[in-house]
Amino acid sequence: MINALEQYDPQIFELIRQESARQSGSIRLIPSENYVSKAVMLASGSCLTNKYAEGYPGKRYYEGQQVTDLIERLAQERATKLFKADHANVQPYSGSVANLAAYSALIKPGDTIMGMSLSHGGHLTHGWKVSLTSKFFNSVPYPVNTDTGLLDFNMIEDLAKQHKPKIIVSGATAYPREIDFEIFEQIAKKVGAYLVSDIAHIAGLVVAGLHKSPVPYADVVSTTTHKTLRGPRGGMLLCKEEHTSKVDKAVFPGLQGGPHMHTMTAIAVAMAEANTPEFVAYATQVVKNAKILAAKLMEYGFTLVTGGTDNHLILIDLRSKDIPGKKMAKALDRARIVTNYNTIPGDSAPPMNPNGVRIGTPAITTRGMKEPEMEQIADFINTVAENIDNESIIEKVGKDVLLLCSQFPVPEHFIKQ
Ligand code: DSN
Repeated sequence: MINALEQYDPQIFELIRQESARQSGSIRLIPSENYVSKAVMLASGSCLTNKYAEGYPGKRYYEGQQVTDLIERLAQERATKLFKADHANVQPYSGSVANLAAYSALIKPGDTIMGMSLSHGGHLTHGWKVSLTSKFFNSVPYPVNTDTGLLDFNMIEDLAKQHKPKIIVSGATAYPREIDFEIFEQIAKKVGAYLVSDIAHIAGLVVAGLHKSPVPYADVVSTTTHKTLRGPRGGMLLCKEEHTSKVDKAVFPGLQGGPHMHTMTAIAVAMAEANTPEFVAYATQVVKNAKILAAKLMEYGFTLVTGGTDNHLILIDLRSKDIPGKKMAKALDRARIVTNYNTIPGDSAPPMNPNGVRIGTPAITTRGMKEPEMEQIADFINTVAENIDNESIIEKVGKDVLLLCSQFPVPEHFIKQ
């Protein structure tokens, strides 16, 4: 297939080659990114991209569903088994659509939702002010405790009692500790709210048994499929039996038309891969790597939000180093270490230039990096921070990064480098 692309569209072929080289020749620490297997990549690039399948298995609006029905049922079965859920909807195009579908399945426009504030580690679609989720719904964001960086359940319960939300959203994109979904359920019950849990970041850790699952507690669980879960870019909803029909209708025809069958096919492959001892070993190493990286960074004097990590991500508070987050992320990028600048809880700086940098270990662990490499990576990050205005040292770190990368090949290279 890739040879055909080289022949028919050399310009795009060349850009893909460059991106492939970039992904291979850098230490990718963005905690929401990963490398998929060849099987997932093949399914994602398969002929299923050619097929419309509006509706659900057995109830479609187009003919020719002999195979698509089988694929969707298989994807649903694999997802429900993996997450031990009553029902799975594998059609959401992304996590954002999945979240909106979860809300619209359970409540009406104008009702109140309570999710973690974006600037404290939540997601745009948890009701942040610039998101449609705060325009369709009345949003009351909850913060974390800015002294500890931790969820403060007393504060969340007080806010919930005061505002009586119809939905409480538990889940985060920049929270380095385990989330207690059981306490969230207790609070939701006390105020008569539904609980929606967004596990986009931690789904791979949940299925590996390394993070408590929200499935027994939440009315609806939302996830992406491409972060720690290591599937293609997509979304998914899991729910209790009683919500099945509402959730399905919210996704189609409520928000979407035809599902992306090629993505759904690749999700089915990823679910099978995640249901193996090899995946559990992978996820275990993701957490081990994050803990080692965090410990080493603290030895170098970095301040970490919450003082470390329990999961796959680390949020560095750069105020003690007196380096703005964007400057640090850009310097690291020049040294071939790819991160993203991020707000820290209670950040006084704007989101476009916050005081934090967010890093994580899912992608580098897929490449096979372990404890010794985490020590090296911490050393690289520290060297860049100590020499933030010294381009020749940053360039030298970039060369060392390239050497390290060459020892840990990306799982599949479609394109010669
Ligand atoms: N943008 C994703 C992340 O990086 O966490 C969340 O959607």
